[in-house]
Amino acid sequence: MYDGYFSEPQTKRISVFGLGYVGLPVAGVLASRGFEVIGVDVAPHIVETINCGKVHIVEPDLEMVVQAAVSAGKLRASLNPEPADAFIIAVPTPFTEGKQPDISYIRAAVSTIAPLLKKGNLIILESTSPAGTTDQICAWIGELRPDLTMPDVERDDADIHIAHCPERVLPGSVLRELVDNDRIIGGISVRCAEFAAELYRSFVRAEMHLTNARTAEMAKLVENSYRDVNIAFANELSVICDLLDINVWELISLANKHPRVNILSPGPGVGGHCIAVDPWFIIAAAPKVAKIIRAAREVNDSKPDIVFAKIAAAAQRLRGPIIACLGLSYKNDIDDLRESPALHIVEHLAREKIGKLLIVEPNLKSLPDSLRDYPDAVLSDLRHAIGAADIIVVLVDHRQFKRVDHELLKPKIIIDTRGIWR
Ligand code: SAJ
Repeated sequence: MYDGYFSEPQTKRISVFGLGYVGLPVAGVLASRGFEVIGVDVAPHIVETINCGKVHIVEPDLEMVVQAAVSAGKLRASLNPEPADAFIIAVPTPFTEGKQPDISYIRAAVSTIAPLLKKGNLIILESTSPAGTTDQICAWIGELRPDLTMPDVERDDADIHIAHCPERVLPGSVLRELVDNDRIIGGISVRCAEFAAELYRSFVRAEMHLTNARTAEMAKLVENSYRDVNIAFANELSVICDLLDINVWELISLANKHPRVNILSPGPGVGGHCIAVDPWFIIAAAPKVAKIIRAAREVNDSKPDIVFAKIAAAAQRLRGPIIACLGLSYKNDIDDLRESPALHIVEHLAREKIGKLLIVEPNLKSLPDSLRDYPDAVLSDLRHAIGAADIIVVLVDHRQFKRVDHELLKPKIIIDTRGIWR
């Protein structure tokens, strides 16, 4: 079956749709392996930035990879799609107001790709997607290009090959995980999966696990839901421990001494574009039976308001309190603010005018728009904020915060949602 189609990268052209946290690293790594890569994005500033060899996101080593690929002439970004041998779709899959999956960005990418397709092309969906999306892509392309045959479970000789290869990389470690993580590859047919696996073998050092597209889609959703449920357990424990006056960090570290217990860390809530979103795709598909998954989402979503209430209660006891808010991003050592519980909490404090807010976020140069209109919310450096504050709230465990001299914290009220100063 396998005929080495992608084994000579220098002759092959790959188009990556969506140059965000997943698409850009994938494009850079493929270019570094010798493929001619065209990155397509709808945002002109992203296209311009990449064509200058720069990147628009904070991710270790990414700029170095992109810069090398652009100067070698192997990677270029464009607003306009071009024909290619393979198309990788890495566009967002958010949810709607009603927490239903929104696959409209995938549909838009597919509509743009369809007129460019030729016999033998491979389409890979990397975006995290509800079960059935890859089948849906086949149906859309089948409608848009009736001149081409589409694959199905039984049809291995189709003109177009289509597979789902869900991204699994951890923001902050993307380049390492792109190469070192096992991949699940779900083909519409076996041959589709084999073609996709061949392409990924050009840069993945780990194993490829071939399956059908629906199982691959669900596997990705399950991985993130598993983590959400486990974080919810830790978050629920932190609230119980507050009620019972027990140090949750000590409790968890002791319980984790048991050989079969491994409780995760509580925090201010669960953020990011994945774990806070993907479980809803399972809930939407099986609303009556996905009970634990829904409860976990609700526990994690309730945590920012619990932290807000704790800060507001502490502030109420002071006159004109100054509050240092350490961190805005959704997790440590990145600049990503999507679904960030830290940002949610700080916005809430600003809206309710709970004191003067000295916000410290070493990964941002300015405050996000949502905080700009509050005169009592200012971006501050760590040293000043710690010195001036009455209350210090740790919202994100950035490495800079872990190094703070504990002597400076002694006279302050500390609300450490991440347990870095325990
Ligand atoms: N968090 C906790 N306690 C923990 C671990 C995490 O409160 O013990 C919080 C984080 O602070 C953050 C959120 O959970 O707000 C999610 O962070 P994360 O590091 O668990 O995950 P993400 O969203 O950065 O990346 C996840 C990863 N999935 C899994 O680990 C199963 C990654 O591998 C996926 O590729 C990514 O989602 C994705 O794109 O789907």
